[in-house]
Amino acid sequence: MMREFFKGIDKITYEGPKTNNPLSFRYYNPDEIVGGKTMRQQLRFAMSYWHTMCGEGSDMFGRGTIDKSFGGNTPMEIFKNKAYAAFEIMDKLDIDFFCFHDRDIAPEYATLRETNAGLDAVTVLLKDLMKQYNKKLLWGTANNFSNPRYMHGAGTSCSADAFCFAAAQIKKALEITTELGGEGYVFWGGREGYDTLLNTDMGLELDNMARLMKLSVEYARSIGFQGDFYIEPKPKEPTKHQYDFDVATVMGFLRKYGLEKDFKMNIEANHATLAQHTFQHELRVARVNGVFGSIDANQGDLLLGWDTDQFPTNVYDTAMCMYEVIKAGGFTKGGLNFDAKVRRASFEGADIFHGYIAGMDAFALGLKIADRLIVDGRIDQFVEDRYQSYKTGIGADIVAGKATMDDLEKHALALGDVVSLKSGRQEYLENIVNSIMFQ
Ligand code: XUL
Ligand code: CO
Repeated sequence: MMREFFKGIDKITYEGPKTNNPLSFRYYNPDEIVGGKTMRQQLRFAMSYWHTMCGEGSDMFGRGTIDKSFGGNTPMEIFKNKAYAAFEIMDKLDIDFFCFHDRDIAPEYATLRETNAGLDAVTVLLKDLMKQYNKKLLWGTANNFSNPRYMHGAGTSCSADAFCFAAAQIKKALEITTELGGEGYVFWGGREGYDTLLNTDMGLELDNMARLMKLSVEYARSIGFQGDFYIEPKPKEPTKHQYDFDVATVMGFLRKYGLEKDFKMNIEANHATLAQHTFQHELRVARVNGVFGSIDANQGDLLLGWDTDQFPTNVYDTAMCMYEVIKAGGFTKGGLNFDAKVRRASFEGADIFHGYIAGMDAFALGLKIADRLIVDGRIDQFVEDRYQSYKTGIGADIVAGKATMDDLEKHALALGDVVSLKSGRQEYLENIVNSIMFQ
């Protein structure tokens, strides 16, 4: 008989919007068809191992409030128990995927060799549990930011020794991700940036980061990894400036180094707002550049200047997010990973479930609203009509690349002035969104 870590919490099921049961879904109904696919297929929810199984609620002013040892005594026992507890959580919440950093799933010992042996042992257990519970790995990654050896960065460190350690860690993380059938691999550059330009050779650091990514992709493909590679942009924190600032910046980096075919984006809501963008903006930039991949689902507190990683509850944001996801053709290998944690004072086991239920229901609602916005068609039609001038005449010539500067000048001179402008109708469109959202 397997040990139960979250006693008193049964499997969370769909009970509909009218239920009074807080441990149930009001909107997430996995088998319901929305937009031609089941909600399960559309949303591809994932559990973040680091927050859920490891995060103990510590902050800059206080130690942890949440015990995540799961009754283990030795480091290995603790991490094995985390694995059992993780699958109990995914099973009870009906979440199909999970994501991890290497250091979330196994202890870090004194040497890399021992640490890797520990990783191998837990990988065997995870593989077993994945089979038993029918769960999948959305993506894996390497934690190249917590250990003090990465104080100057990992791929962008001034130390070639640190660079090698980072490479060794990525190599192993790619191996276990492949072994577990991972559908993706993420690069989030935790300390790949700078705190002051006074000590920084930015050119070399960026070249080195690209070198490490190229080597990683080549190695992964050589061992049979078939998943997608993602870069997860973030503008700051922990460094003052992170090189992977936002989607547009990362696109520039990828194109400079010829890596644009190898990477898509893993877009995190709270990272978007830290970059002074909306979540939808980052998704749109990825979509129009053909690099939309996966999502770290959470939300920040707009009054706070750091990454609060809260469970997402803002339905306007989830609706606009799912609108972009549907327009991008839906998820292929990506999904919605809850890179989110309960607040420090929410220290009881049940809080984890309330957090995930809130996030899953907010995205289920967002999906339904986005689908209705698209089926309604008024917004798409408005945008279509707004650019009509590029369908015929000089506009069509501009789009076809046929118009010269002389042609454009001739057209302007003949016009006298632009008299054909129409209203942008922002308020009308916002009314449509609300009327569909609250119908
Ligand atoms: C940090 C963050 C990471 C990445 C994976 O802000 O989002 O947890 O998602 O390294
Ligand atoms: Co993230």
